[in-house]
Amino acid sequence: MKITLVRGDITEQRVDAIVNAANSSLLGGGGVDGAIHRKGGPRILEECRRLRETRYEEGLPTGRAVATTAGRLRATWVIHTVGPVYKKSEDRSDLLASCYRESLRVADELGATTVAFPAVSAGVYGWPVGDAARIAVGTVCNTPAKVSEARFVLFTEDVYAAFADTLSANS
Ligand code: AR6
Repeated sequence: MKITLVRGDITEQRVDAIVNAANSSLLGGGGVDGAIHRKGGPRILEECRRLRETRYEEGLPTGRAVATTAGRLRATWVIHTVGPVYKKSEDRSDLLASCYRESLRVADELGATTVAFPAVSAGVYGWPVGDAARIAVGTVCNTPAKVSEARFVLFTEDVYAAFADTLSANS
């Protein structure tokens, strides 16, 4: 799997699947989640509501992933995943790693070839950027998948720099 980095807005990407850093309600929020719903339009929320009425009555658990349509985005699917809130007193790295593993698993199930990822948990959920980058890049590098390109789309310069440092240390 090829790993690429882009500085920019994930909602502008032309890929098969865009990963959303959602919350377990699946009903929208701020950050990348808000941007995806705004630009993708109401069909995404409609499918999320249906998922809440069927498979995920209690919400999508942290570390898991589920797909919906991508609505008006230039992608076929949005894969919603729920990152852990950062907690200094507890190691939740495996839950963050699970977001990437599960998203890739769902992408493979869908037959997605190109997948765009944001820096899950590195915004409102407070994950230190260097650590979030290490977990993201390390997990995607080490997860066997049929996906041919995993593209990290980083919104701010500091997050982009952290991912670039990690990727060059990994290669
Ligand atoms: N494209 C790419 N990255 C973005 C974009 C964008 N359009 N907008 C923000 N980011 P966050 P979290 C970056 O807060 O920490 C939501 O309210 C942002 O700069 O979106 O997992 C959800 O509903 C940061 O680097 O997600 C949840 O309640 C990264 O995306 C909660 O926030 C993740 O920041 C999830 O928090």
